[in-house]
Amino acid sequence: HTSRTAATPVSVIGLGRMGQALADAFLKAGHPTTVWNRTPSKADQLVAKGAALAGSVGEAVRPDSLTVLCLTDYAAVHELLAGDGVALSGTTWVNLTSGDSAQARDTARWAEEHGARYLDGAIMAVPPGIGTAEAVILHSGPQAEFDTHAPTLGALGTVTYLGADHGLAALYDVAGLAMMWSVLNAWLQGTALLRTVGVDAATYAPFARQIAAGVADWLPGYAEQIDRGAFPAEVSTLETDARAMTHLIEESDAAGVNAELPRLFKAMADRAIAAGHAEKQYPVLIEEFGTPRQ
Ligand code: FVH
Repeated sequence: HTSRTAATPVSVIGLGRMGQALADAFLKAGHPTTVWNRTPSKADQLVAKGAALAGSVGEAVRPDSLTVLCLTDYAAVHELLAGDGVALSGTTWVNLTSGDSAQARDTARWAEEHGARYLDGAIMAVPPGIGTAEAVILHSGPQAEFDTHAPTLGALGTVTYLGADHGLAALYDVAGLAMMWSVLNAWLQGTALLRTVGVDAATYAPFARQIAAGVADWLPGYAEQIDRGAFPAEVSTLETDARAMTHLIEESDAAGVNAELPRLFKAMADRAIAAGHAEKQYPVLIEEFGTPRQ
């Protein structure tokens, strides 16, 4: 029976809504947890639960502990870690701050230039989900770093490794946000239409949920068409879809509901049709969004 290794000490920099949830989960998992926040009072409850409050960022960022960053943006990360009295050499950072892939790659390069090891990450969950398996956290950067620290980071939820490119977690994050805002705005479009005839949001929501789930079932087959680069019209053609888009635009206009979103759908479909894809399946529209890496 091997003796349990002492749980890895963790430092959490940034105790906003998310940072507090992260520190709480590490404490619950038995990790000696040091915390720091620009506004120290946000550490009070964590200190009451056994967290150590660092007097400065320099005190929190140490080679013997895993430093988890969760701040508003990457600018704040740089501001704090480039501050006076912060020794970065030999430290290891896991940055769970939201940003884009360029910021993630730049910060990784900056960390490594200062002798630190860097893993980027994106939290696909809200604070209440942290500490449960439902909280998916995506990581990118050196596989060795991920393998070393996955057991500790597992206290936060289900950790997933995407690859060595430090920018991958941010790319998946923004791609996920594209899905989230598209589904939410589409739901709002339908809700606004139905409210013009007195159907309330709570009544429409279950129908909208069924439609979203049904569309989600098409993704694997559509992904296969995109990867193959062939879009045979098995269930409907782009021309059929574009015609129905006109109905949505006309309905919205007639009801006095904003039709900017439906007009965007139609404009992109019309461009693809003009490019000769009228008889193809809907995913042919990927070509209106951009081209893959050659
Ligand atoms: N909350 C959520 O549901 C989302 C879920 C997905 C991931 N996000 C990202 O997590 C980062 C932090 O988000 P947050 O919700 O915790 O944000 P706040 O509650 O506003 O806390 C922000 C913390 O950042 C500190 N801070 C900001 N600027 C600076 C700075 N220049 N120097 C030092 N600290 C800074 C702030 O400190 P204070 O205001 O308490 O003193 C908070 O600790 C974020 O990237 C989300 O996109 C959360």
